[in-house]
Amino acid sequence: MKLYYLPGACSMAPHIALNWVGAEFELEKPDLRSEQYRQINSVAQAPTLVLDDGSVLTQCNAILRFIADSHPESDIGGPGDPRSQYEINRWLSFVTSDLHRSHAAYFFQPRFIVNGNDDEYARVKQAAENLVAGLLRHCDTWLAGKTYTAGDKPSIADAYAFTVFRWSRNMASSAYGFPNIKAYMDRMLANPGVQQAMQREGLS
Ligand SMILES: N[C@@H](CCC(=O)N[C@@H](CS)C(=O)NCC(=O)O)C(=O)O
Repeated sequence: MKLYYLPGACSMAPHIALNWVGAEFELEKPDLRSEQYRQINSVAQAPTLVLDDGSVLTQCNAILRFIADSHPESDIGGPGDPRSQYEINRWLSFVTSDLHRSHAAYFFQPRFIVNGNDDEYARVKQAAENLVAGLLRHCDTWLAGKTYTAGDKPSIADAYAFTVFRWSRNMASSAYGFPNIKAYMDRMLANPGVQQAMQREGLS
């Protein structure tokens, strides 16, 4: 099995999940613009998980679900009752559709304004920071009194939330400035599967 990843990107979520289930896998940093990579992932993004039988899985949430469902003994997909599944899916939806996407304008301003100048790029970036700060405020409230996003054990929702929370670290209102998120990040940073993923991706 091979995971195509970019250091610290959303692909770190499946990387963490693969560590948690004890899977054996290779890591490869793709050249996103290469024709070879487009052949396996036509939208030229990470992550992509290529299974031993050659089948290709894309989309972060779908890959996370696949890893969890392939290893039910690991519990990273949650205990299976509808309420727990709802909570995990709620977080996965929010992280992918709201939090992840809102960072895009912070990192890639030219994708959000045609023929922009430096001043316009700075304003797009500021708008993204404001948007992210508002979303993080909700996350901080939801994490009050909780160990992990959806219960007492880390789940695939935590692999993704942790990964995306890191992206705001250089923003004025970073995730680390919110007390419940900060405590949550410290817990996640103490997790061996998280530490191993960060180390292999060359992150500190
Ligand atoms: N909806 C996709 C989003 C993937 C995505 O945004 N990947 C980013 C890294 S976090 C990427 O490959 N960015 C490179 C680019 O867009 O050029 C998924 O869930 O897999």
